[in-house]
Amino acid sequence: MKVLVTGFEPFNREKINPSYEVVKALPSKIENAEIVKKKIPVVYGDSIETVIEGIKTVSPNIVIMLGQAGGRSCITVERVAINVNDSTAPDNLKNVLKGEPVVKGGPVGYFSTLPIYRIVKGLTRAKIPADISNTAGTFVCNSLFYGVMHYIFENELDIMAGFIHVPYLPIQTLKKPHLPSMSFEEITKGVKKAIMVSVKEYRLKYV
Ligand code: PCA
Repeated sequence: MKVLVTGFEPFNREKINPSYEVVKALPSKIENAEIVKKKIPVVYGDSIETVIEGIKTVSPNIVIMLGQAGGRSCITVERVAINVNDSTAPDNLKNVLKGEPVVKGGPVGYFSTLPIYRIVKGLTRAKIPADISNTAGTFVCNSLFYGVMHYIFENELDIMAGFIHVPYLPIQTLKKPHLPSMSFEEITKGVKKAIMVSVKEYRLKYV
C-alpha cells in the first residue's frame, strides 16, 4: 500500500511553506503503508503535471495533497475542488488568472474522496484543532486539487485523494502577529493522523 503525499514550495515572499516542511518530516511508513513524498511548484499547470507524473511513477493507493492556508487557525480538510482559477496573486511564474477554468469543459467540481469527517474526528480526538473547509480557494491549491481529481476520475483510477490545508508556522507570523499559526510538531502530528485515518479507511473500503 502506497500513499503519495505532496507539499508546495514557498510562494508570495515566504521563505518556507509549512506544507512541504511537514511532508519532509513524515516517516517512511505509516500504518504499514509506504509514504512517498513530492515537492510541488506553485504554478497553475505545472503543479498538476507534477502530481500526475507522481501518480504514474508511484501508482499510489492514496494521494494526499497539502498546502498552506495563511490566516486559517487550524488544519482544514477540504471538501471540494472547483473548476475555477481566479486570483490577484501571481503564481511563482507570475501567472495571474482571472475567472478561467482549470479544465476547459470540465465539470463544476469534484468532492474529496478522503474520509473527511473521520479525519476531522480523529484529529479532534487527538486534541489537534481541525475542521472541514468548504473552499480550497481559487488559487493554485484548488487548481491542483481539481486537476488531480479530474485525472483520477477521467482515468477511472481506484485512488482515494484529497487536499488538506495547514496554517502558518509561528516563524512566518513574526511580521504579521495578528495572524494565527500552529506549531510544526502539532501540524506534523495532525497530518500523520490524517494519513493513518485514510489508510485505515482505504483498507476497509477497497481491500
Ligand atoms: N497554498 C496556496 C498555493 C500553494 C500553497 O501552499 C493556495 O492555497 O492556493
